[in-house]
Amino acid sequence: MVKAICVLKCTGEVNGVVYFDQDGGEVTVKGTIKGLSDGLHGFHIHAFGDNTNGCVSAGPHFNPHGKKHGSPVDEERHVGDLGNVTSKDGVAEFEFKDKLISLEGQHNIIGRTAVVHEKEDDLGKGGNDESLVTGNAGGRLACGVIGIRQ
Ligand SMILES: [Cu+2]
Ligand SMILES: [Zn+2]
Repeated sequence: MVKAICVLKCTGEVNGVVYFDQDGGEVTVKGTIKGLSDGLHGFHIHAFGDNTNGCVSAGPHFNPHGKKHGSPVDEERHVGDLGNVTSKDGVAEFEFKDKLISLEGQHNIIGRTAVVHEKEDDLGKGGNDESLVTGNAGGRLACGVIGIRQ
């Protein structure tokens, strides 16, 4: 079992903790993010573990195969595309599995940044160019570098 953790923060009021557990192929992603407006918010792994200039320094979605942006269930997706989390009464609680991200090897997300966004990720179905890059998820509300957990 490989375990990782990410503490999401920013200058605003949004903050959270996300746990990543890998036992074999799939990674279980479980977390709580507070301070979001109610509704859907894009949630991705971005390429770099660099937060020098805030969440913007984390770069684009983690995309080692040069694919287009999509939903977690699509064949055509970035490795970092984890879809949306849903906030209700100011709290997003979630648990899901993903078969593409990993805590080792070529798809390793440790040392990269998890980001939660201002808006809903349209999952590549938005009908414009930006949809196939970012999912039109808007600003980066909070983020954190993914690290090894005990
Ligand atoms: Cu993102
Ligand atoms: Zn993407």
